Amino acid sequence: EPPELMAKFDARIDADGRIEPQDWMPDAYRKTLVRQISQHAHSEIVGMLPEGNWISRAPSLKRKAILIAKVQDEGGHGQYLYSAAETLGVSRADLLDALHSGKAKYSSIFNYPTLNWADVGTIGWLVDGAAIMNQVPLCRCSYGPYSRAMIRVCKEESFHQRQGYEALLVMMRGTDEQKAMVQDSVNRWWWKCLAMFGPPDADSPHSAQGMRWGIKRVSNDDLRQKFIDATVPQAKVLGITLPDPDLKWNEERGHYDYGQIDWDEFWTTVNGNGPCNKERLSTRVKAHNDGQWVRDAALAHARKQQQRAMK
Ligand code: FAQ
Repeated sequence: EPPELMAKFDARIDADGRIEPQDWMPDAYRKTLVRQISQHAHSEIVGMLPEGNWISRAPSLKRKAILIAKVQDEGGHGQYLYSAAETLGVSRADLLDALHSGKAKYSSIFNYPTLNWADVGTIGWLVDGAAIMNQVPLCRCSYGPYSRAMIRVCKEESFHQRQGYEALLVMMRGTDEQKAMVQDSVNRWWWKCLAMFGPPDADSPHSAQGMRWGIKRVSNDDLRQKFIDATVPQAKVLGITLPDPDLKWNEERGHYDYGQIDWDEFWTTVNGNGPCNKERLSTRVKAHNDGQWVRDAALAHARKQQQRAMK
């Protein structure tokens, strides 16, 4: 790498400046961003699937309209993120190929099933809640296009989080069966959401370099702790119990202590063998293939517009 360009890059990072697509950047920085942004994009579009299952079964027109809007937003987030990744010189088709062939990762959380209606509320409250906690610091990421995409994504995620929490609040004011449904759902999702922040800092191979480059601003463990501290009081208001007997306020640390996350189960899921990995991937591949005619039509239309403009 040319030393004078490297020095300029480092100085920009040290001064908390932004790197833009036309700027020189070290190859490893570019690769890290392509990895993280594309994994993030894949998570958004695979993330449409667990909740999409419930659109046709939503309990009211209002809940159905909200859910359609939310799932559509996730598709939009995928679009912003693929566009941000493209500014680094990769093609969307290649990124999607990597997803569809099982080579690329996406968030572990979307490989678990949505078993009852409360799961839609819990995903909004906890999964979107964890996503926001992780994404707010990414609004200050050193790569300009990623940081700007994150600003809009975070605004939309906060609507997602609130609609989920509100849906659960309504169920908690309902029948005993509805309350039990919420508790069951939270029991199944709580630990999986804590794992969304990634492995403990000591086992996180990309963290140190990601922090040095200003891509990551807060560590996996610190974000996890912030999420727990913010969520415990919300659980109290809701009137549910979080399924962790070790969860308790630690006066000295000024944080909640919590129990052991099952990292073996996490890695099994990340490596393709979770409960729904195969189903998610085959649904995604089918959706992509079924959508071929839409992409063909859009391209044909764009070509016609271009020809007309040249006349
Ligand atoms: N799942 O060294 P680190 C959403 C992988 S939000 C799967 O710590 P890094 C919104 C990691 O990729 C969810 N894999 O890595 C929504 C790496 O593997 P590699 C998406 C995971 O990058 C809500 C290896 O472990 N959000 O979609 C996970 O420094 C509701 C070592 O890990 C983002 O992607 C995991 N949970 O930190 C949509 C945010 N954690 O690449 C629909 C952007 C780690 O070496 C409905 N990403 N791995 O093969 C990030 O902030 C970071 O990439 C982390 C991981 C924090 C996820």
